[in-house]
Amino acid sequence: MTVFEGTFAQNTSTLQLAIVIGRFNDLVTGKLVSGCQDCLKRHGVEVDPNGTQVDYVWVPGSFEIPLVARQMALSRRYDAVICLGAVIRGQTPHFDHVTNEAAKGVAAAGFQTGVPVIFGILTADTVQQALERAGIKSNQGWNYAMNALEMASLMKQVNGKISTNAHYEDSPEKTTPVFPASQGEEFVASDSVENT
Ligand code: INI
Repeated sequence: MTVFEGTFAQNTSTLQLAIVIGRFNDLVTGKLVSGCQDCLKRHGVEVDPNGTQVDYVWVPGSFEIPLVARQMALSRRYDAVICLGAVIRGQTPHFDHVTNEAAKGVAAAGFQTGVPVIFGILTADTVQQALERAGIKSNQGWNYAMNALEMASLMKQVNGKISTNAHYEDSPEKTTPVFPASQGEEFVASDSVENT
């Protein structure tokens, strides 16, 4: 049998990444982007928006992140999608709604598409606390980038293994593995949600 583990610095020059960022609290989210870029750059990824490896999408706030993250993942152009946002309790009476919907939506985007979608939405009680996690003490953006590198690598390995037991519908670029049926029914992998 096999042990699968993601790596951080292998074949990073061919990775395709999308970063979806909430503009709300951009004092914080801008710093998360910087931390993320710093990590990616030092692991061999070209982070220049005019380059070929990372696309950036700015949305109004964390609530809008899942919609765009799912769309980016569905395009099948990215090895991972990184979601960056900051929800601060002191600023919003609907803190729990924004946080819960963002968390559920980001999880669903990954789960429905089979593409790693990284949850990089900071929740904090105060701006000070958020800033401390976005550069003053540490920068969580760095960690979210590491999570993306690891998951992109891991999913490539896992999908490579699974694909030996699956045949593919569609073009080689837009691979939709169809797994052998367990009870006489065909199970089409999660990217088929595009057609539902
Ligand atoms: N969005 C955030 O990303 N962080 C917040 O702290 C926040 N507050 O405080 O309200 C916030 N609200 C906006 C929300 O994400 C949506 O953009 C808005 O409700 C429109 O759908």
